[in-house]
Amino acid sequence: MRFSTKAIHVGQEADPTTGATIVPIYQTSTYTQEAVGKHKGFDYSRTVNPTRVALEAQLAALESAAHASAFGSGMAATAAVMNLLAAGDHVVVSDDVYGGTYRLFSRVLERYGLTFTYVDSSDPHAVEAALGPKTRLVWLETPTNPLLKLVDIRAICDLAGNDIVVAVDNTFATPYFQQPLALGARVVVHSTTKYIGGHSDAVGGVAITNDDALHERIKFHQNSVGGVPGPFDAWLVMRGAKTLALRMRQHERNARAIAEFLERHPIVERVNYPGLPSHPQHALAQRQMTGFGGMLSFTMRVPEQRAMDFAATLRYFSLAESLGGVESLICHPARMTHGSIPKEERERRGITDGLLRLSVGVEDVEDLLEDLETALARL
Ligand code: P1T
Repeated sequence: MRFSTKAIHVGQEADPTTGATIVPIYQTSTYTQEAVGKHKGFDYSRTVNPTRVALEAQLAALESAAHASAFGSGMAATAAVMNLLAAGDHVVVSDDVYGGTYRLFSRVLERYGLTFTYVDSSDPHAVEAALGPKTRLVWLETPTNPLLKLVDIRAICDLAGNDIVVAVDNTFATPYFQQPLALGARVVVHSTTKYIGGHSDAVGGVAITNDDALHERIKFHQNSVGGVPGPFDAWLVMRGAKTLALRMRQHERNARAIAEFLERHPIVERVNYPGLPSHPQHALAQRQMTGFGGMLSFTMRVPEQRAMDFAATLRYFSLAESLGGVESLICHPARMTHGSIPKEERERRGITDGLLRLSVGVEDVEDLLEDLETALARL
């Protein structure tokens, strides 16, 4: 079965009780048992819910995997993967990750005795140098948020070997453009709030793996900690995911046109988009991904305040956190999505005060280009 057929059919069988073609929203917290322990496989909705089960089957299929566990947010999915570790374990992390991931690692998990080394994971040698006897996990984002750097997943999985779990946050690329498990990763995480849900109307996350033992442990934590999505949110994400391929093709077409336009504009200093030949890892993008996605970031030759003013004057790009919805968004990472990283650390990583990030939507690209052109002309 191919990608879009899986998105539309896996987990989406007609409802066994009514024949409803679309999986119902099983808005129930519990299930009536015929006798103690005699039930239809559902006992309590933190543990298991039919709408969530349908979503999990669909999302596992999209990553060509056996198992998925859905969560109430991307951060809850990330936390569930980190729950695989124990005090004393060491983690190597991409130094360009979502600010909330950095906050979870540095402000929450360090207190539990985990240690983290942040490296420029676009350089596999830097990852290799950071691995130590206590390293149990490598956490990667590729493309990274917000600088759109790439990580060579296969090279890093080869370095990690069998004893170190490589987890990839595949939120930016989506399974439509990148399949990390096929490149050797053991776990894939998504914020389904983004492209998978696709309509900016639900917060969610998922952890996906082919490894039965790892899945059992993630499921155990999903139930024990309880960061599960409610049935309605699970249903919204599932409905959105059915059109993932259609949307991603349009996101990419639009993003590519905008990246090329910005790169030609004299006021623009630098554009970060893996689909541009000027991207330092364009060749890796062509090898590792089947498309370049809908995210880009850029800097302009203007002071920070004017960059922020520019972001607020656009007509079709809402000034907002998040990404991956059908509508275009613009954000100022230093003060918004990555504000939880101390300034010094941010600047060391290249997240400067002049950087702007675009989540290019699926509107008519001519309107988006005109919008940008008009706002740039006012600068
Ligand atoms: O917001 P939540 O669903 O909990 O997902 C967290 C998350 C995880 N991974 C990546 C790569 C992300 O970008 C995010 C959330 N990011 C934003 C809200 C943002 O605007 O970048």
